[in-house]
Amino acid sequence: MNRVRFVPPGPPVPPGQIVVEDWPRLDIDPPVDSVPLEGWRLRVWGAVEKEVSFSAEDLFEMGAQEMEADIHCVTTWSVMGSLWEGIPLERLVAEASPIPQACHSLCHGLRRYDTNLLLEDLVAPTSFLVWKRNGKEIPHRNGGPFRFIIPHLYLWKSAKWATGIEILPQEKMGFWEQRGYHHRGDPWKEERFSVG
Ligand SMILES: Nc1nc2c(c(=O)[nH]1)N[C@H]1C(S)=C(S)[C@@H](COP(=O)(O)O)O[C@H]1N2
Ligand SMILES: [Mo]
Repeated sequence: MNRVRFVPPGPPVPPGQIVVEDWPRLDIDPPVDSVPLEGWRLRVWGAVEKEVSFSAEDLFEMGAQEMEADIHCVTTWSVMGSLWEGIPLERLVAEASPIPQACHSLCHGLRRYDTNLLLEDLVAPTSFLVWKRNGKEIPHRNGGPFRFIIPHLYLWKSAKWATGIEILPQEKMGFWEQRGYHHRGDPWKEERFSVG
């Protein structure tokens, strides 16, 4: 399987972070029941030439790729060393052909969660839609069956229970960004909250 590794732009543990062993859970509004694979789709829409949507089977048939990366939550915990299995977002977004004016995006997840990303952050080589971690399916509590993992930004940028990617011609803030979180969220620059 093709594998990529996220190379941190600074120390492996970003400033102000503390390493934990067990993967915590943080949600605004988790779905009550697990999300069935059957009927699930990931939609890509907005500032694109053609809207597309993928079923679980479509993604499995595209062929999984592996991605090695740590995760860093703005609440200061980090989980080091995960091997993720999924598909680079760049491949999914390319199928929709963003229009030339496209420069931003919102990743959507259940329920009422969204988070904004620059288009270039969305299609970075290690920005993935994943369904496995360390060989096991992503548990419901951590956003399975499919969640985003954007390892170069704080974990709030990685929507759980993924439902869609909205491509945008201008910046539009997501759930936490509207409530004072930084619009970009680089852990190595400690971009935790917006100032002012
Ligand atoms: N759909 C959805 N995705 C979400 C959230 C959420 O509340 N709903 N919380 C975000 C935040 S703030 C964090 S820190 C991570 C937590 O992921 P975890 O619960 O798997 O640790 O998920 C992010 N993705
Ligand atoms: Mo978070």
